[in-house]
Amino acid sequence: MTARTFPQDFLWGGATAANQLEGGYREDGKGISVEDCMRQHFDQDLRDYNLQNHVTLEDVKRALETEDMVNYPKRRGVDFYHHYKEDIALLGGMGFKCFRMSIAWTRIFPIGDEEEPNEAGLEFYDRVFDECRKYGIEPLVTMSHYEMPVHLALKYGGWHSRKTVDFFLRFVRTICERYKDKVKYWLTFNEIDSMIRHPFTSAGLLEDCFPGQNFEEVVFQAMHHQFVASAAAVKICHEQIPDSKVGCMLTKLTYYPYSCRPEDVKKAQDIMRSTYCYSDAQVFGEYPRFLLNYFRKNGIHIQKEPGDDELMRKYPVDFVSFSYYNSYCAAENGEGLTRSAGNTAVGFKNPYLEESQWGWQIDPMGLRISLVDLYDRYRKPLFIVENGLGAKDLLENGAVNDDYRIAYMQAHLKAVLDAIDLDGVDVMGYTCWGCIDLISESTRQISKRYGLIYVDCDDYGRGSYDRYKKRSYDWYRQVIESNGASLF
Ligand code: BGP
Repeated sequence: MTARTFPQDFLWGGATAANQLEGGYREDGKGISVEDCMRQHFDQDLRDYNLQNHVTLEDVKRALETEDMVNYPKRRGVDFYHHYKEDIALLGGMGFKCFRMSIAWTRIFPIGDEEEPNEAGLEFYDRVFDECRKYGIEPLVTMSHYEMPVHLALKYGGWHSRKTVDFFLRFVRTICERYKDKVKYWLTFNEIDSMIRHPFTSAGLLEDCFPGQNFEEVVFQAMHHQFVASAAAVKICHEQIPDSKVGCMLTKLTYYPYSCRPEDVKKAQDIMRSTYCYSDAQVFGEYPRFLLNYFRKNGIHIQKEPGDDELMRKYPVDFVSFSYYNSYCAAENGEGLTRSAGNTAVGFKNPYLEESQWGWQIDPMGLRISLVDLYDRYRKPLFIVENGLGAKDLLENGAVNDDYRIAYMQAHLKAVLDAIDLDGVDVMGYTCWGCIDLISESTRQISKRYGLIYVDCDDYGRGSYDRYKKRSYDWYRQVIESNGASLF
């Protein structure tokens, strides 16, 4: 019997985002991003996503008055800004074929509405891409990963303003032109659907900046602007970099009916349809009827400009990427059921699944189911650009024994191979989330670690910032080297 392996050109690697990784938040002319204003709440329930991520105009103003890096950990990240050579060498040591990262908009256009880019910021990413090339690593670049200049949020109302589309496209033209010989794979907006759940970090929207307005309508207007900007970014990329491939990026929220009661099945279906709306728009180039119905029923009116629909139709994405960490249950009536946490969303607890230390339900089969659903729906290549286990790690004598992370990744990768081999799904690659420890998006802790590489610092920013290979580092190197054969 021949060994089971992944496709020959499979893009193995890891994923990060500038705001969680880089630090250096004021260096070489960088401006302040929305994430630089997000506080760590040591005293609140870490499983309560909404509590952790609620933010007001007052909070942002307070953040802007201080240089504090303890309570605002995104400002320090894990100091990739100064460790990038060492870090990329470590990724190269695992045999990475691909490194997902984002370009911080605020390094290139520090406040967002200026005419000329910041040369020092552009040079930083030149150096990063050159370093990747040394190890034969293909960069996969997210154009927008929760990193808009806070100035655009405060002065223009973020993505609610049409002007933000123009500012963003200036940024896109600049980076495509500059890196056209260095970057082939691009993603437009990270988890574009997440604007519904965290509008400030996704789109610079603060409810108290829109008094007397229907805030849901504000959010959908901003979403329309991101759809248009995403299509325009595909156009720019294809024109400037003819062999480029551009993907959308969706939070894959996988819901099961809690029971086989038809009402629970319908509830799960409704939630799933509401999550697919956003990739539907980017793949099919038009608003799904589900969303149009929702607008009609809820009195939501979107302002479009002439040419918007045509642009969306003409420039769909080349592939569909997504994050997947856990699954949820849905019930029509949740009385008596236990709630469960998860990536930016909540649901009910599934009695058949175990959960992570942050209450996220571990479900490898859910990844296979998600791949099949997405492929049947879109018939486009899929790319898993985030998956992993957030856990507390213990560094002892320079070693971290993270067998639990190996078990998680092993089970999920086997599920991916089943989806490819048995279900016929076209999967381009897999980049595990936070290949090197970084600051958590939702809780802003470093102690919620995803990496295969440990970074020595704590939730207060104390530590040497030295890097250590965890046990999972060698395990993943072997998986990549054997193209998956060592999983079995
Ligand atoms: C996704 C984000 C990432 C990331 C990840 C893990 O939603 O795209 O930026 O952080 O989730 O989530 P967390 O950091 O909250 O554990």
